[in-house]
Amino acid sequence: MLELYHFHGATCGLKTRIALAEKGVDYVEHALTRAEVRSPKYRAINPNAVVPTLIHDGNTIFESSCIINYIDDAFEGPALKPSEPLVMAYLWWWLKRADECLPMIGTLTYTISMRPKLIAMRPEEIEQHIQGIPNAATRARRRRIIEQGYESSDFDQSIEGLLKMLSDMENSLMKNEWLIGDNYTLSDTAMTPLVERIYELECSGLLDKYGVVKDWYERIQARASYENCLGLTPNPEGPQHSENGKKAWPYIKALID
Ligand SMILES: N[C@@H](CCC(=O)N[C@@H](CS)C(=O)NCC(=O)O)C(=O)O
Repeated sequence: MLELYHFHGATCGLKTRIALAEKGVDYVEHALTRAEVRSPKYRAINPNAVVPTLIHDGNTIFESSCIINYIDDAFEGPALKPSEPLVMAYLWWWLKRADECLPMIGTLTYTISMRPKLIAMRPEEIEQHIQGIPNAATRARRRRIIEQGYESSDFDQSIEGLLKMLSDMENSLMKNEWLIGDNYTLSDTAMTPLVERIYELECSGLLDKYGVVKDWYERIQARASYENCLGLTPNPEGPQHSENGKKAWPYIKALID
């Protein structure tokens, strides 16, 4: 039996769902709420209180990059990794890149879209929210985002990092149809939720200089896996991201101009 724990709105959860859809693998879906991710019941499954978690025949796997790699190895369906060692090295570079960029996209999401709700809470509830994050670095970053908003150095650094990510993608996609060659691979899977979130937050202006990435993204959206994941179950936080993103964009535009 194959079970996936995730929540709709989680970029890393989306990464694993896309890999499963690309592979055509059936699984039991446990779609959690944000509150359930922190519950004792879920922490007994994943003490890091994050999604995704994959459980295959009783074996638990954490970390989205490890999970999508496992999905490709363990199940039949189209190969999502190359056979050549050199191209495989490039694939791992992108998986690493996606993991590195996750805190940046998280900073963008929390500063723009989640912070307004958080700062409206009572001080003790805000503290409870912060203290509920098991990872010390994430906890400290969340505190800075809540307390300083756009003034936190995390925000500027994240915008800079995400522009570098898009520039790296542009350079690869100018040479190849997909990120590492002529075929769609896990590299493309791993980068999709990050670009998706940029669009959800109405920050597509970040891609203005990266037209080839825009073309890639249109091809990503035309894939059955995208429809299977986001068409059938759109991100319930999408309208909130869009509303807050529209207000944030003039500030971000001024920052990058
Ligand atoms: N490196 C981990 C990161 C996992 C992670 O941070 N997941 C986020 C969603 S993308 C989460 O569950 N956050 C919990 C929360 O927001 O409370 C992975 O790739 O699986």
